[in-house]
Formats: sequence, C-alpha cells, structure tokens
Amino acid sequence: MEITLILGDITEQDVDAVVNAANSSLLGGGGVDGAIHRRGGPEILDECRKLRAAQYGGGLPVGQAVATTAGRLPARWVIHTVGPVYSSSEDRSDRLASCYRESLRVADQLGVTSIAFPAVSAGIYGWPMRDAARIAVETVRATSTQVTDARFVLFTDDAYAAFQETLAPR
Ligand code: AR6
Repeated sequence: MEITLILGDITEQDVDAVVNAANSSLLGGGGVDGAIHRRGGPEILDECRKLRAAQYGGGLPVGQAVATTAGRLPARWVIHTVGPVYSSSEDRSDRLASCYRESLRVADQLGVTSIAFPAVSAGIYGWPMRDAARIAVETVRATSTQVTDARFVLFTDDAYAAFQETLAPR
C-alpha cells in the first residue's frame, strides 16, 4: 500500500472512499463531518438516518465504521467512523486505532482500493496532533487490506508536518 499526505480539503478527494470523522449520532456536526454533509448534499444524511433507524438505533459506537454513498462528492463512498474524545486521564488510543482498522475493513467489504482519511479525533475531539498522526500512520501501515492508495488529507500546515514527521522521520 502506498501512503501519501495531502494538504487540502478531504471533500475534494477523487478516491473510492473518504472517511468521515463523525459522531455517534451519525446526524452531522462541525469539522470534517460538517464539510462532508455540506458538499455531499442531503443524500448522505438520508442514508445515515436509515442506518440509525435500522441497525444503529443507539448510534455508532466509538471505534467502529459504517458506509453510505457519497452524494455529490467526487468519492463513491463515505465511511463514517467515530473517534474517541481525547482524555489525559484515560488512554483511548486503542479506540482511535480501531477507527482506522474498521474503516479499512469496511473499505475491503466495498472493494475500495483508494481511500482518504482525515486526522480523526484531532479537531473538535481534542487529540494532540502528533500523537493522532502516530496512531493513524502506524495503524494503517500495520493493517492488512486490499486498499492500495491511502491518503491522509490534512487541513493545516501543522497537521501536515505532524504526519510527515511520523511517515518519514528525518
Ligand atoms: N478536510 C480535511 N480535514 C479537515 C477538514 C476538511 N474539510 N475540516 C476539518 N479538518 P474534526 P474530530 C481537520 O473536528 O476531532 C464533528 O462535529 C481538522 O482541522 O473534524 O474527530 C463531528 O460531528 C482536524 O485536524 O473531527 C464530531 O462531533 C481533523 O480534520 C466531532 O466533530 C479532525 O477534526 C469529531 O471531532
């Protein structure tokens, strides 16, 4: 698998699947989630509502992932995952790693070969960027998958630098 870093907006990525840093409600929010629903249009939210009415009545648990179509986005699928809120008193790294593993598992089920990830939990959920980058890169690297093109799409120079430091330390 080739892992690349992109400074930019995840909603513009021309890949099979983009990963959404969602919350358990699956009904939208700010950050990446807000951008995906805004640009992708109402079709995504309609599918999320159906998922809530069916197998995810209690919401999507932290660390899990589920797919919808991508509405008007260039991507074909959105894989929604729920990162953990950062805690300095409890180590929730396993749940953050699980977001990447589970997203890749869903990607494999869909036959996806290219995927774009945001820095899950590193925005509103407060995870320190360097640590979020380390967990993201290590987990994606260590996961066995059919995906051949994995991109981390970073929104700020600081996020890009943190991922670059983990991916190719100097
Ligand atoms: N493209 C790429 N990265 C982005 C974009 C974008 N369009 N917009 C923001 N980022 P966040 P979280 C970066 O807050 O921490 C929502 O309300 C951002 O700078 O989107 O997992 C959900 O509904 C940061 O580095 O996700 C949840 O309630 C990273 O993406 C909650 O936020 C992740 O930031 C999830 O919080």
